[in-house]
Amino acid sequence: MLSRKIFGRRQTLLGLGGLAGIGASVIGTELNKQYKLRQIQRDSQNRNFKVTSNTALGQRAATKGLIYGAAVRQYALSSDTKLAESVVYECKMIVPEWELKWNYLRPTPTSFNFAPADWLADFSRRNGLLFRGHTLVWHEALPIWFPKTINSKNARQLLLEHITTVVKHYAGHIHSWDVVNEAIDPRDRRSDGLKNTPWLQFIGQDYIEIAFSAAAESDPNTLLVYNDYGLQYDTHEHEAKRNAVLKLLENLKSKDIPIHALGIQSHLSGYETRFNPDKFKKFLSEVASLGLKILITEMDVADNKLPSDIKFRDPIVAGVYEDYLSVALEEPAVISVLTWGLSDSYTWLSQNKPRKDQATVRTLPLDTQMRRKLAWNAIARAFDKATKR
Ligand code: 9MR
Repeated sequence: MLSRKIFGRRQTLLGLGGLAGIGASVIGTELNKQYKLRQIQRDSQNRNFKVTSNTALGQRAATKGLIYGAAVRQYALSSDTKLAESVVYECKMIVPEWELKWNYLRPTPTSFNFAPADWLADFSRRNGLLFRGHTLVWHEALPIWFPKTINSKNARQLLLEHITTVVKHYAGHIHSWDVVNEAIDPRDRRSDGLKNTPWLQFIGQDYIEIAFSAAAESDPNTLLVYNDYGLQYDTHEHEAKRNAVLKLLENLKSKDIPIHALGIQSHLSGYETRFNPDKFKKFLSEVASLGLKILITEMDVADNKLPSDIKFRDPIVAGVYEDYLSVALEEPAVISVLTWGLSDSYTWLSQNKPRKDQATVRTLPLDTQMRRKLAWNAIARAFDKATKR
């Protein structure tokens, strides 16, 4: 079905190109992409996603010295027993998808509401799971009062107070903190690669250093992470981002700022063919050579542009998981893999990248009935293949 669609599109494109005599390179790129996609589809259909046992993902990862976990939402975990059971069964670590962000934690400029995140921290304790923090400094998910309140006089104090209070609240119980999230954006054309955020605007470029130092003082025993997206593909945009992130990390390390790891979000697309294992591996080893660990923090595979039939769709998604993780796990500095959710019932992609055919998105290891899918097999296989840390 996909091939027919692609073929039809291809003829249209050729026809248009021939007629107009312009845009040849755009058409060339598009054809090349579709050709590659057809190859991927053919390849994934013939792939064998067999696994050797039923052992859970967390257990398989642990055998290799890796930690597997998933993002969770308090409302879902507290109301959906099947989800809760699956999380406890498959995972060794959880991270709140929403509840540790400013819009949840900070109802007013002078107060904190820890209740939803505390519920999750308690869930992790009761079930022997590690707990991860996301995120102390971000330019999104800010409370409504934020833009009306922040200015260059109070920004530094506001940030320090937030970090100190929140990090101390969970000190001793947190595996790692995403201290700063998504601070780099070369599209803003600054020489330091920083994104133009309110934090940069009101505090200045040392807001990142201030944040890491404050987090370290408040909990000297947790792993402090810089977390970002758009780092994995062989595109100009991702290349620029990789370079800018490396520069930031080098700079922080050269100043002895307490930073311990890079979080690579890894929001992948089932439709994207521009993954270059060598370039990606080189980036990972450059990060590792700075003495940093690496976490795959928010992995999922968008299926919005893939065929409807899950006989075709699932193997493509699974293939992307297996190919990416196999490469990433070759780097010994990678210590952890988290998917951005566990079940297709709870994924940001249902809203953010819905399918045109309105079918349920199938981007995570378990389906909406908490049944394992080929994506689960793919992740399991990558863990099984990984060398022990
Ligand atoms: O998945 C999250 C979505 O449900 C929230 O609405 C959004 C704002 O809080 O954040 C999403 O998670 C993002 C994460 O915090 C940072 N990296 C990108 C994730 C997807 O947008």
